[in-house]
Amino acid sequence: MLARLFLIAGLSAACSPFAFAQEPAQKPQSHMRRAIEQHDGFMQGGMHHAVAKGVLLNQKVDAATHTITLRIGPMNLPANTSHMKMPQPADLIWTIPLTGWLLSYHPHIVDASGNAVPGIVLHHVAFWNENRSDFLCPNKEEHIFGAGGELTEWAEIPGYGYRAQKDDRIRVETMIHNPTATSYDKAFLQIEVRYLDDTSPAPVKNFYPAWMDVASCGNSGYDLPAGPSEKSGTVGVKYDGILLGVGGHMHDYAQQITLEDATKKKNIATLQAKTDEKGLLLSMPVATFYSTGGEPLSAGDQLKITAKYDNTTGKLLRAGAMGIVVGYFVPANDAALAPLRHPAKSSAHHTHDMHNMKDMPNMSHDH
Ligand SMILES: [Cu+2]
Repeated sequence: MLARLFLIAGLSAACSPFAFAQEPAQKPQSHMRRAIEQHDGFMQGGMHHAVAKGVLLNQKVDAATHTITLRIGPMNLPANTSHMKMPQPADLIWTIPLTGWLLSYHPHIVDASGNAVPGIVLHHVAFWNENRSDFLCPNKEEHIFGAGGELTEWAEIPGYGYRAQKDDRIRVETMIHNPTATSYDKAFLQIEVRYLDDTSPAPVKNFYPAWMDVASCGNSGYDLPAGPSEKSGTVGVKYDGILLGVGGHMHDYAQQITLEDATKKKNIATLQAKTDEKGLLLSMPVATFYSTGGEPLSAGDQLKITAKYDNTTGKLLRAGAMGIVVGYFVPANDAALAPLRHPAKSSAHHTHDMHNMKDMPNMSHDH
């Protein structure tokens, strides 16, 4: 059991998940299909898609197994349809059903009868806590989970969890497409979330997702020039604490991403991208530090992130790149992060603030 929980493997592929992947689950198929699709400049905050009608989010709490099952659907997925042509689910709200800790996420896609649907039909899904600001970039909401077509798991780290409060509003952005030749009717994105509630006898320490981006606190996507290129950004740490580990999120033609503590002049992690012979991204590795007590960060430290690409297509790829190091941060003093909590904007003034938020370029991890 422990061995399984500690099995932390590579993160995979474009537009996908981030920290602590349990299964690389690389399907050669999906990479070929990604080559066709190519992330053609879609902006989460700027572009308008047709809205898919009737897509709902349901949750079921199983207290016996400590599992919350989220189901998003039904979604109709006609064959060979890009994300721009596909009607997209509106943002949905997952209301946290209990106070406790969220430990892990296991995403998959099924049809109405429960049969598996290829994960590649998921362009990406992102969970944002509307009740909290990000601790590194308070201009953004706290981004607590993300996944792409390879449906990478976010594995449990025993003894640690994400502190969730009953009735917190988690905004769920889902983008779908269908690069395959098969149509799927009534598909559901299903995510099993393991949790512990406050009656848990085992102590759980709070971690916070840390998104350290070459775009600093701005929009994650950027134009990828032809040939070799390098982009760096910095984010400031405002709290003492430790990093438990980091993974990386890059796109096709990635070479590597590094994280350094520029203040302490220390390299924290160098993550080499694994690509196929055409440069399409296969996976990103994960570096973990928790077995040795974590990587210490201090308030005032500047973290420098550098992403290297080699775009062999010979042309600029619009919004083709991202460079994000994603990890879990455990503050020395958890109470210091309490002021990041605030009322959810979208519940207060429904239509207006929703739109304002979506139009602010800084609010989203745009693909
Ligand atoms: Cu991305």
